[in-house]
Amino acid sequence: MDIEKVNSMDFGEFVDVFGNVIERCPVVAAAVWSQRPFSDADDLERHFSAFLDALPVAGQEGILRCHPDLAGRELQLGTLTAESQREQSGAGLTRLGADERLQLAELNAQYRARFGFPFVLAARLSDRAALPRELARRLQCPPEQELRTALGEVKKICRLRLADLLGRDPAPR
Ligand code: 2AL
Repeated sequence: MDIEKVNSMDFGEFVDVFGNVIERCPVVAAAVWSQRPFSDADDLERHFSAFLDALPVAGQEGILRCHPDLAGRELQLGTLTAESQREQSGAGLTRLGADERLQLAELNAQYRARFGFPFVLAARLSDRAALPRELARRLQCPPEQELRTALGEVKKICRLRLADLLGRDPAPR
């Protein structure tokens, strides 16, 4: 899909197509639509990022809370969004042993208790071995730093999902 096609979309089509580049937060796409025309794919991505950066802390935390746990209950139940399912499967999270699942569930619970939002990580840039290590490491971080890190992960997920939709290679960053 090229940028002219994106710029020609009406509101409904744009939100249908881009509504889940920020997980379960179509309001972000709804706001970004008003910023068109976009000069290119990077410009489109910058508008999604800028919206997140401009939110008050409560809004940023709300965005994080819309994310399902990694290897959590929704993966077990099969109720993830298609994008999330693909990302979590690709990272090997559907093939965890019972011990690994339990370890992640405990770390996810500790993280949520400490910071008040779920642990968020771009699963496509990680794997089942790195995940518990990264979770344990970030559990020790100061809350303001952790909010910034988590929001950075939301942006990475957004960049990868946009790249899929636009049929381009995500530039490493
Ligand atoms: C997710 C998800 O669903 N996909 C991804 O890359 N990360 N969730 C999360 N809590 O980080």
